[in-house]
Amino acid sequence: MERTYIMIKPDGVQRGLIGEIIMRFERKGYKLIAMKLTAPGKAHMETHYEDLSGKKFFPGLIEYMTSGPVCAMVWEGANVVKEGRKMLGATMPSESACGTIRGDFCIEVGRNVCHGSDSVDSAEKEIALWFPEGVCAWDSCEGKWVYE
Ligand code: RTP
Repeated sequence: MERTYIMIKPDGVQRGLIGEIIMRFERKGYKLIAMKLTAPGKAHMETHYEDLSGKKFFPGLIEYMTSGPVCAMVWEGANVVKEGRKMLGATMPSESACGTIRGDFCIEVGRNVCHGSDSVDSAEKEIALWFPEGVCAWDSCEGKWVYE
C-alpha cells in the first residue's frame, strides 16, 4: 500500500483544524499509521523544504513553519499520494476548488494550512525525516469495506 506524509501547518493547528483534516482522510477510507504534534525547529524545516531554498519566499516560509507546532502524519492507502494532494487542493488558495481543504479553509498561500507529499519518492524521504522512529502498521478490520 502507498504511503504519504501529510502535515497540518502551524496555522491549521492554531485554528483548530486538526480534527477536520483527520476526519476527511478517515472518511475517504485512508488509514492513519503515524501521528505526532511536534515543533522541530529551523534546521529540520529547512531540510523538509530544501528544494525551495532558492525561492524568494523561503525565509518567510521557514519562519511561518516554525512559528508553532505542526501535526505530522502518515496516511496509507491506494494512490494516497495523488489523492491526498487532490484532497488538499491547489497550493494557491485562490485556485483551490471548493470542497478541498485549502479551498474551504484558507485565503493566502503563505497560510495554506496543510502539506502533502508531491510524489511517492518525496513521501518516502519525508516519512523518514519526520518519523525516524518508524510508523505503526496495524491491521484494520475495515479494509474489505474500502477495497474490493
Ligand atoms: P507544500 O509543500 O506545503 O505541500 O506545498 P506545495 O507542494 O503545494 O507547494 P510548494 O511549491 O512546494 O510550496 C511550499 C509552500 O511554500 C509556500 N509558498 N509561498 N509566497 C509564495 O508565493 C509561496 N509559494 C509557496 C506555501 O505555504 C506552500 O505550500
